[in-house]
Amino acid sequence: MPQKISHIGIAVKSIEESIAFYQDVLGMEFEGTEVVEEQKVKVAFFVVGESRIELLEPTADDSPVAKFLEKNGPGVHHVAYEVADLQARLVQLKAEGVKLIDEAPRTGAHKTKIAFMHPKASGGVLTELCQPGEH
Ligand code: CMX
Repeated sequence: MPQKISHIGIAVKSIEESIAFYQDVLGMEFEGTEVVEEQKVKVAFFVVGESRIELLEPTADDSPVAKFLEKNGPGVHHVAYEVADLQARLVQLKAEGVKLIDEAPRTGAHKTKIAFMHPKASGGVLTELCQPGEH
């Protein structure tokens, strides 16, 4: 069972240009940025209670976020749920025949373990499961 919404990922063309809205207009605490090499994105986190908003800016033309921006423009990209044991959850989902993008955990921001389910398996919403690292 998911323990909470870890974060909502929002695709942006420029993190630098997007910070003001979340920090100054909405008044959220800005936690800083990080490059996640494996996902070809730069991310920025803002705290909302026990969850976060994650802004995603592509770092390469073949980043999944670059493709998303090209097709849809900026907007909500994915919803991430925190789970206690990601590896066990993935084994279970695979056995249930759920279409996964990642069958094994990968490394996300803050050394989190992350895995994506395919949007076709989740009603058109790209869904991430994550297990906390350093937070
Ligand atoms: N939300 C919902 N649907 C999405 C989507 C998204 N974010 N991204 C793609 N899709 C849909 C497309 O609209 C398309 O649907 P149709 O076939 O109906 O047109 C379908 O998925 C295939 O999309 P595509 O544009 O052809 O792109 P790809 O198949 O090459 O890649 C996906 C799609 C989801 C497999 C790829 O983006 C992926 O592997 N994502 C997971 C990794 C990721 O997004 N990393 C960035 C964030 C990392 C982080 O948060 O740290």
